[in-house]
Amino acid sequence: MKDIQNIVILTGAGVSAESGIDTFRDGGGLWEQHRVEDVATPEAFARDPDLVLRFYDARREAIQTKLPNAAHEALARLDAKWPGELLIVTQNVDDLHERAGAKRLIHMHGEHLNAWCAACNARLPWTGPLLDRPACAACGVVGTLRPDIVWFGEMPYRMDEIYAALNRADLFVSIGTSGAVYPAAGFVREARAAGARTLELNMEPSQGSYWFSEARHGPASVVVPQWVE
Ligand code: BV8
Repeated sequence: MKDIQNIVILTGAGVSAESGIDTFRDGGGLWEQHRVEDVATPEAFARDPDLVLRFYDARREAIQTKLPNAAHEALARLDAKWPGELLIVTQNVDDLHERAGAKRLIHMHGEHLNAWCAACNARLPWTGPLLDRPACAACGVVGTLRPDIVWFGEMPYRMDEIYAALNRADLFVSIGTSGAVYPAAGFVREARAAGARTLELNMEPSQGSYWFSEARHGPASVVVPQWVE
């Protein structure tokens, strides 16, 4: 790719769809089984912690049986060989990018394999059910663990690093996201303002497709390897 040095890639649930992980807003998507207000907000957790913990235990269980697909693998190859700056910012909480070999990666909405202790603030790997109210491995307090996942109204992770990368980007690529959730949905405008070229790889035009200078529509397992190669 001529005159491209620094690349920022944003991924959403669509990049993991062909691995068998539900998206959020497609027909029959995840949120349709659970109203967002019921499971992905601090208020929901305060109101009905068992429902929220059951929801996330079930998601963790499901994700652990899934494998990366050709899109994750192509992005990991690009990460390994790209000589300039490259940053994959994923909204996904699954670990399929890592399992495909990606290294330069930020989970802005947290990770399903980590828990956060509200008593001592420790973030620690957690693969068992949180519904059983285990003790925190760091402080020993029982029943204070929640998924280390960013809920609506909570601050996404490492925003400073992300905005700095967007301001240095020559190319911004958005893959498999509906553009429904902020601040991620605003990244394309940040990148354009910094003079970056913008490309959307998605099954169909997203809510933010107007802002992209180029788009290729189709399944991520097809359009992403085609773009990377
Ligand atoms: C924040 C929990 C302050 C984790 C999630 C009014 C206006 C604007 C904004 C707001 C507003 N009111 C409130 C807000 C802010 C709010 C927000 O954006 N609300 C929306 C709903 C209006 N945002 C927040 O609260 C965020 N925090 O703003 O803090 C702040 C602001 C700036 C800077 C610092 C702090 C927190 C947002 C995080 C919320 N947590 N989930 C979990 O359980 O997973 S959001 C949830 O949506 C997931 O994290 C998911 O990643 C994210 C985005 O969804 P997508 O990944 O895009 O998935 P979706 O199903 O929507 O789309 C899939 C796409 O893939 C589709 O386009 C489909 O066509 C495509 N596709 C499907 N299959 C394929 C495919 N493409 C290719 N191949 C395929 N095979």
